[in-house]
Amino acid sequence: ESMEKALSKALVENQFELYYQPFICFNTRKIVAVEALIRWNHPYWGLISPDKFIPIAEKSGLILPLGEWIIREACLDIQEFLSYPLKLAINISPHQLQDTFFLRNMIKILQETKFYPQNLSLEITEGIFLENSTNVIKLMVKLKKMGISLALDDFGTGYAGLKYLNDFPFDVIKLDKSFIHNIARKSRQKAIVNSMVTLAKTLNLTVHVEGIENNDDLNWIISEGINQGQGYFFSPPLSINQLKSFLKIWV
Ligand code: G
Ligand code: G
Ligand code: MN
Ligand code: NA
Repeated sequence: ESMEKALSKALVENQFELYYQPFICFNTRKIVAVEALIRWNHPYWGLISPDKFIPIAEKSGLILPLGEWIIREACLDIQEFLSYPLKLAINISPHQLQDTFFLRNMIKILQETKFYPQNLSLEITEGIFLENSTNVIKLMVKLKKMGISLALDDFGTGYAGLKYLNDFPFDVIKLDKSFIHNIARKSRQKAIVNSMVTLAKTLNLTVHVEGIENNDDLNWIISEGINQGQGYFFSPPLSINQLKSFLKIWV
């Protein structure tokens, strides 16, 4: 059986599950958001990483129905926690933003799940810069007007240039975990992150980091004036039940 076939079957047979990784505010040490991360547990192949199957879903077009499932499921899961208050971050494939029905579907899901757009953040990778920019930027502006935040994910690993950062209406850039890993011990990496932070400030973008795994790295990140992030140091991605317990202790 091809993975492409298995993927469309998986959607019908409910083999996908969403995990949620907390984002922590470093000043208050409170959870300010959770990022939805998809997991696929295939009956024979076992757990398959999204790094493997998302590109195949993108190629086959299945990313559109799958992406819609992710948005609805995540809004339903997190809706009951909004009183904390909490933002929900969802990864959106650049292909989804090329879909003419994306905005309509998004509005429909928010209404159906009674989820406030102000509590939603969409994470988009640098692949977006290769798409038809006029239409994508128009869509992004509409999403922002609704109150949705837009984050540039995996920043620094792809095509990000000064021009793109200026042209696309992002609120947040998320520095990729490859920059953050052991940063406290790497002076060249510190210089790179320091210049990315300066650039972000100049462009009025908020900086988030991912991949915080130890206290030394966290302290260096805080000294750069970054005040939000995620990483195994705080919590790995959690099942919805694990998240419920985590929120009771942390918030
Ligand atoms: O959680 P994990 O490290 O296994 O995720 C690997 C990659 O897969 C991440 O970089 C992430 O961007 C991507 N990914 C995870 N969940 C989703 C999702 O729901 N939608 C999309 N488009 N990508 C996802
Ligand atoms: O979409 P994005 O690439 O931002 O997804 C973040 C991914 O990074 C998640 O799949 C998550 O499993 C992974 N991740 C989160 N925290 C850490 C961490 O501290 N270290 C490492 N190596 N990976 C992490
Ligand atoms: Mn992400
Ligand atoms: Na990332």
